Amino acid sequence: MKRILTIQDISCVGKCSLTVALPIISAFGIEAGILPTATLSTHTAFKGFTFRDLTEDMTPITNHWAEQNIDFDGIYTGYLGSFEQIDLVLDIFKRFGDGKLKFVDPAMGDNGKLYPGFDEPFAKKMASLCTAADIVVPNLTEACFMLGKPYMSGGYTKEYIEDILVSLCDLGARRAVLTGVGFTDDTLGCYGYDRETGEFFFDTNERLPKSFHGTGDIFASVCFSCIQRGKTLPEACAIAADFVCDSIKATLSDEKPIWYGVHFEKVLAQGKYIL
Ligand code: PXL
Repeated sequence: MKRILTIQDISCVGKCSLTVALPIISAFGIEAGILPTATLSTHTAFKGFTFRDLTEDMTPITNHWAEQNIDFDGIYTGYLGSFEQIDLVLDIFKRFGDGKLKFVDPAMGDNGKLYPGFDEPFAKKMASLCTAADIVVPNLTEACFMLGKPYMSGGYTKEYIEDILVSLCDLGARRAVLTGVGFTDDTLGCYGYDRETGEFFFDTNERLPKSFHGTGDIFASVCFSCIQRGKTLPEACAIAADFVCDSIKATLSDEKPIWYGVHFEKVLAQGKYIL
């Protein structure tokens, strides 16, 4: 059985980061080792959340793993809380990630804005993590902040998107996927690029009437799991995008505000996407 490591926060309520990654990765038949970066009462879209930084614990934890000869088949990083954590993750990539899939979701913003607590220097620092990644999966907002390029919420061209993808790979990543790309009002998809083959791919789905919090984390968790289970990147992206669409559909009739996230549990329980 494969064992992977995922590094992100625990938002106790709100269906994102580890509370999403753990059940999804496990359901795909992969052991999920975790390195929590912080504990929050909820994610940062709720008012008044608590935040305990766990940076101090990260090195003792990884040192213990090294002593015990614990290794991983891949590393998937999500929300990171500080500059120092990004340096620690770069070190973890060196110590535990040699020859293994290093998958970076630079979770730090959406809809043209960074999440509370992040600024442009942090986005530039996150770009330095992409230099060491095999695959990066930002949304358009995160990509534009990392690259210092203008963000467009819509009405852009294929050339605008492809230029961003090539620039992401110029940072050093072998492959890049941009999520939330829509050229028409009724479609939304993910656009990918492989630096080694020079090939692009684009997978579209219907654009649903509402967008919810935490769907980027669901996309990343399913995509990473599918690659670990032998799918190609375009195949993994298509499965992950379908999974997210089904999760949103399962939530649309719910009256709760969008920051409560989507009912991905219902989709997991159907087993339709499990490989
Ligand atoms: O879904 C990304 C995410 C993860 N973790 C925390 C967040 C967010 C997005 O807001 O606040 C703590």
